[in-house]
Amino acid sequence: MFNKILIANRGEIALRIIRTCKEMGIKTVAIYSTADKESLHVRFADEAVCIGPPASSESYLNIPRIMAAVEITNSDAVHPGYGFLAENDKFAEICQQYGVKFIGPTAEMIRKMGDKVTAKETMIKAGVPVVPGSGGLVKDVQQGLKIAKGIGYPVMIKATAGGGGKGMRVVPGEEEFEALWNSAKQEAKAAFGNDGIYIEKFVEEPRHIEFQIIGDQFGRVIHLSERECSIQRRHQKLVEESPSPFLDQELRDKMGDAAVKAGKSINYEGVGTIEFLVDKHKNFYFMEMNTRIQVEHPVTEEVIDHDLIKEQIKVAAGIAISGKNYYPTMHAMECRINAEDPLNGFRPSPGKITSFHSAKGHGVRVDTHVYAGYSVPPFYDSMIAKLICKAQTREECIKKMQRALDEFVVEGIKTTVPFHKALMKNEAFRSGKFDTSFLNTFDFEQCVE
Ligand code: MV4
Repeated sequence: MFNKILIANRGEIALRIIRTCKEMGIKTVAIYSTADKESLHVRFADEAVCIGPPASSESYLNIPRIMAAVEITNSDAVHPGYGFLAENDKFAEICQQYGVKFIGPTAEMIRKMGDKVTAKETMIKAGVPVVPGSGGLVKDVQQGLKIAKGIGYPVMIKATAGGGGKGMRVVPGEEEFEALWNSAKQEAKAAFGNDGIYIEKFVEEPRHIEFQIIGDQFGRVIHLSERECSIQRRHQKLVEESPSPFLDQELRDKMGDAAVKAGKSINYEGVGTIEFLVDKHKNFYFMEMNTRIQVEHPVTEEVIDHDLIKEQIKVAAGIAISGKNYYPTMHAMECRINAEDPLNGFRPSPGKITSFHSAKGHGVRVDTHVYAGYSVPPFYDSMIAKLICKAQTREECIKKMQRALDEFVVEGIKTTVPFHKALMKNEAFRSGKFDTSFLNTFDFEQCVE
């Protein structure tokens, strides 16, 4: 087992990792920017190293500075958390070259899944269903028009370096194709420095359902069931839950088998997520693979009653996993509490938290790094807490979430708490009848305190 892990991250996930390390008897090193010197991850870690000014490029994304911190603290592993360098193949490679274990998959696995066309080709070979499309990069508008006609409109133009919606366009018909092709290509070039484009049939009103998987260093891969992630706005998830109200055991088994096949096809090592689009006829298609621990991992932890960070560290240390899949025995839901104003287009609302009272009680979990008196810096992600509730049924879980949201008090900044209160009252949400377009027509004026 590792002796000392450096956590190359900040905020709630850095704290989350420190907690598990303590329970496992592993020493921890925090790194921080000057904007984070009052952060709890700095106080809770055994050691802390300031690595630079607030800008991410000079701190949490700065590989040379992080490697220097690894070196001076004699850390034998690095946990990247999510975001920042978590899916950076170069960082994984450099760690390996320095003889430091990157807690995650190999650089090659990250590269393979980071390029969406390569990932899709890999899934086709593995027998995992994918959305019908160009089956590779499309070289120019002429070829694109021909392929789109063959697929049938509407189609979707996507960037191979993309993910999370960047460089993506829905094309309703032939007339709009060229203009949207050009703008997607431009956006991809600017965002990723890679303007490789592919085309897919547009799946209407899809649900976003993802499977948690874990693979060990001996080729074993299992799934830990699904998370329903359709409640999102502009590709930012706001609520996740498990099990999905849309899945029955038959579909769960089919999708779970596909997720395991996907992981096995690249000999996946670590925790990962297979994202699927699911249409109203229950057809499902591989969309992307995330090669990291995700924000919403606690939802899975609560329903299967296992610590995913602990499992992640164990497989990274070369410990084998059990051979069986895990299924939900409870219902869990997570509300992301962001420093944003839902009445003003979710505009970021950084600043000093003057009072903070977390929800508590049976079946309530809050993962957060903030406290009364803490100032939310404007430089990073706006998530300040994750409120996770669990109960025997979805109905009970929603009731508990409403009770917990009523207890949750944050003053001094705007938060998404009022949005979650309005959502929990919504009939379509309560009945489980929603897809990824749900928030497009949501009346955010209801988000009053
Ligand atoms: C799609 C799609 C419909 N058809 N692909 C959005 C982000 C990227 N990961 C893929 N995305 C989508 N791909 C086809 N062929 C609809 C989306 C999509 C979406 C997917 C998951 C969650 C939210 C979404 C919101 C809008 C569009």
